[in-house]
Amino acid sequence: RVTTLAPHRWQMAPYACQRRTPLLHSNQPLTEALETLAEEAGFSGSEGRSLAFTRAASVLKALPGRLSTLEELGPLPGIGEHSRRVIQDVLEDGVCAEVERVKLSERYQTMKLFTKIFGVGVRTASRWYQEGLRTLVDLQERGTKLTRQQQAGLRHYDDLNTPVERGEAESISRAVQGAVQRCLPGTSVTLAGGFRRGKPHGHDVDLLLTHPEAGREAGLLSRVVSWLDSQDLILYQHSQENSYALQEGPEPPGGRDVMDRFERCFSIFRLEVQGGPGAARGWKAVRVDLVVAPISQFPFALLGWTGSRHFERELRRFASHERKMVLNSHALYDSRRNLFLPAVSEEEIFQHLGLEYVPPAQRNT
Ligand code: DCP
Ligand code: MG
Repeated sequence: RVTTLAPHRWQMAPYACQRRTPLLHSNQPLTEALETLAEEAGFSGSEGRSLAFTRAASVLKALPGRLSTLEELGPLPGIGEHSRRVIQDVLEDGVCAEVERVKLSERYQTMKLFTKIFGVGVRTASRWYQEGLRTLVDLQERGTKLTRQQQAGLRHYDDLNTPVERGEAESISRAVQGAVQRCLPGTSVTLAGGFRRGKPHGHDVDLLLTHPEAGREAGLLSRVVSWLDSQDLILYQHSQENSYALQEGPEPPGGRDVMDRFERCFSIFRLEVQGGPGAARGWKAVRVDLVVAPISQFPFALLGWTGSRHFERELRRFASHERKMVLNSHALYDSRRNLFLPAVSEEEIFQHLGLEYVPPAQRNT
């Protein structure tokens, strides 16, 4: 929580999950500069540096007003020397030379271009850059080996990099709702991700499926996907099976690539549209993630899939450092008492953690 100290000094809780962070805030130019550097550090494989810039940006997003001098920051947690320099530059000159240099650099621009391909992460993009590839045309002309996912990503590049509007997300949600009602009546479909936090648009549609009777959800996803496919709604999909077993005990938080082990379908939908970029052909490609959670894990899945990414990271860090608990999208485990803490709602998970409840619209860290 944020309170003002006289005169013009802000005070703030150290973990982002202890703060309220609305979607709209007053320090956009500052957070944009810091997030560009966070992105660039991520492109260089400097996870620690990237996190430091992300942390600094997240503190500024939670300030109740516009920062006008560096002094107002006082000793706020999580804003290091480098970030302070960036903030000072933007406050004084409106821009930070370092950030402008990054934005114009060939490496940054190329990494951005390549990582915006569905299925291409920092490692692949970086390798391509080192091999001298610079454009999407280069990828094709040099016969770069692409996975089926990356081929689909390239084929629908423009559509997939056009923001998904809330109305489009709701329309896809309704289509999936229709499919699950045919396959397993009573199944619920919940729009998670940025849209649940109140964002007006996003890069994809994150949908969580669950059924109130435990076990009924098994095998549901393949039937739903087959039906959607038969209706010509799917341009691409690959599914992965559920690989989570509670008996194995808790997993360490923050696994690098595997964020959770739910049965899941990564897909590209063919959405009929009237206006916008796809209007001429009448449809637009949209990235959709379908995730199936057993009812007992649903509140954890919902919390984990609502984000933001930084909010999730901070929740897990808080759980582990302050409570000796392991939180992931499946469960909450108390290492001191050696037991799982069940929950039927997000509110209950916050209670277990001894945290004040933060509603989705305030998780825009
Ligand atoms: N998530 C996570 N860690 C990951 C991937 C996802 O914690 N490695 C969580 C947090 C995200 C949510 O899942 O908020 C959905 O992932 P998205 O990448 O779709 O993120 P958003 O929905 O927040 O953003 P956008 O609006 O761009 O889709
Ligand atoms: Mg999303």
